[in-house]
Amino acid sequence: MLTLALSKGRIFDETLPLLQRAGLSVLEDPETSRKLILPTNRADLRVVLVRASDVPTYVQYGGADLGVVGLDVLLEHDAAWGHAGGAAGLYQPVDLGIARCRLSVAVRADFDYPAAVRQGSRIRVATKYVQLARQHFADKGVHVDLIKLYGSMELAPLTGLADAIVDLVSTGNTLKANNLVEVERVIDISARLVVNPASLKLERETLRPVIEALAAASRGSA
Ligand code: PRT
Ligand code: MG
Repeated sequence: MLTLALSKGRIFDETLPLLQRAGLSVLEDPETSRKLILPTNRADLRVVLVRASDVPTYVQYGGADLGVVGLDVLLEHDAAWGHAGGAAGLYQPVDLGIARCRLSVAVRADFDYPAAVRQGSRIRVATKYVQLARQHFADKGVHVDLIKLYGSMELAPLTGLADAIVDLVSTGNTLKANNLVEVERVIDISARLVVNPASLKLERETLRPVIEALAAASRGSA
């Protein structure tokens, strides 16, 4: 039995068409079902629903053989594990090209970010992505105090909690609606297929075709 870890919402919704193109369908709708384990049209493949940030952990420890996860979540997980580019022992065969966005630095429209950087001021930055943010500002030689948040990052500069945020942007509508402007791009993001290396060895015959079918399906959508 192969287990595929997905998170509800964007990742599930955008992975579904890829699965479909690979001849795989999930037999229950996570928005209406309360089940956390969903059967598919293949008796040897099931989907488990986990929090987006738990996908790497499930795959790393073999709770799932493979999973779909945003590069943001994957890199933050790796950095927390101290695996520089090592993907915490996760095999990362495919950029699925879905759930695309970018991780960016944003500030209030009236905050002069370039001036603050030029003057070498300590900038207070609120983010869910503490590791990625720390790395980014260290690379740029920008002095920051990082404040960890779990959501609604956009609120931080508006309330004076922080000068800047590091958050995901896709259309930019959320920033605009909150009078924030993007001042720096940290990294381009898309969802990745991650695979447990032990599964790849032990389940190679069932796993390999699934990986290849998803890779082919994602090339079709690129
Ligand atoms: O919600 P939960 O805490 O369970 O997990 P999650 O927030 O990590 O899950 P989810 O489903 O929101 O996001 C899953 C993955 O989708 C992320 O890890 C990203 O890789 C990817 N993704 C792509 C995005 C976006 N686009 C995106 N726009 N994730 C979040 N957003 C948010 C962003 O944080 C901001 O609040 O959408 C808002 C900005 O959108 P625009 O279009 O207004 O710019
Ligand atoms: Mg979310």
